[in-house]
Amino acid sequence: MVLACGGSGSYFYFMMVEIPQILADKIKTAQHVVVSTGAGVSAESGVPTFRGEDGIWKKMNPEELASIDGFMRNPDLVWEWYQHRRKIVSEVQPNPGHFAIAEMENLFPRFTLITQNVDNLHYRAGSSEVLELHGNITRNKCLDCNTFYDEEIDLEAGLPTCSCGGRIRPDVVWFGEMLPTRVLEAAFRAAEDADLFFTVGTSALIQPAASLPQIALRSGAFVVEVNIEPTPMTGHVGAFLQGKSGEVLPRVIEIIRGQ
Ligand code: BV8
Ligand code: ZN
Repeated sequence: MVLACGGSGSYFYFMMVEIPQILADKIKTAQHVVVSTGAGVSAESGVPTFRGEDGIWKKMNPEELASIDGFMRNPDLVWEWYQHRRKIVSEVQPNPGHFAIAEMENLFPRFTLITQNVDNLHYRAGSSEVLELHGNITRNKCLDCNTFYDEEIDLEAGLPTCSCGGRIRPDVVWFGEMLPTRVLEAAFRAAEDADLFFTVGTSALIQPAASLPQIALRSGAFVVEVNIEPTPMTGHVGAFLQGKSGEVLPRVIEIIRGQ
């Protein structure tokens, strides 16, 4: 694992296997730790990311599949895509990165978990409260009346519709759609209040989620990025831990436990 430590724009790499002292000190004194995750935290579970080498956006156009227009144009194609992703997610397990984050919940005076992911793996790893900015692929709701729809989806029987006549859709936030207000406001408040903010496994490209680490920085938090490669955030963070989240985050837990 390579570690870069620094701040505004200048940071240096050096081969490291350990967490730098500055971060170890922050971890020991942190009062409100916030972790904000993206698809990278689920990569080691076998869930494809969006923009990586094997990313799903590499093979298909996100606007076509993860947008309301795409759904209205071709609901069958969009439903098939989500059912395919649901099958992947149902067949994988949370990885050590998810479990480390779940463990963090009880190791700090205050802890907030925010995710862009819709794969439900944080809940399956034991996290008790997750601010799901982009919804959750295991839930469905009516496009018109927003009623949740718990029945099993069987596309063979035709596209699911609500008792109000509206179309049923996956309960995820598509491009061009507003994020759930209460969740987004809670995420912004947490970013403003954090004294230690981890941004984990995200390309830092999707708004408004990508603004959270920036808000934390501006509010005086020490921001740590965990990623296998640099992102547009890397030059601004206090520490860049280059490595797989499933390997780096358990190491953070060891520091917290004084090992
Ligand atoms: C909105 C859910 C109001 C469905 C997704 C400014 C402000 C507000 C909006 C915008 C704005 N500018 C542009 C917009 C519009 C748009 C946007 O951000 N566009 C981008 C392309 C610029 N935003 C929106 O439309 C949002 N709505 O704000 O409404 C509005 C509307 C219109 C105009 C203005 C305002 C809604 C965005 C949500 C879209 N829904 N998905 C589904 O999943 O099917 S987006 C999708 O991207 C996923 O949710 C995903 O979580 C998210 C972010 O991707 P990442 O998680 O970062 O994943 P990615 O593959 O990109 O990166 C993985 C990273 O992990 C990489 O860095 C890789 O190196 C790393 N990694 C890999 N393996 C590991 C690892 N790291 C650690 N360990 C490993 N093992
Ligand atoms: Zn309805």
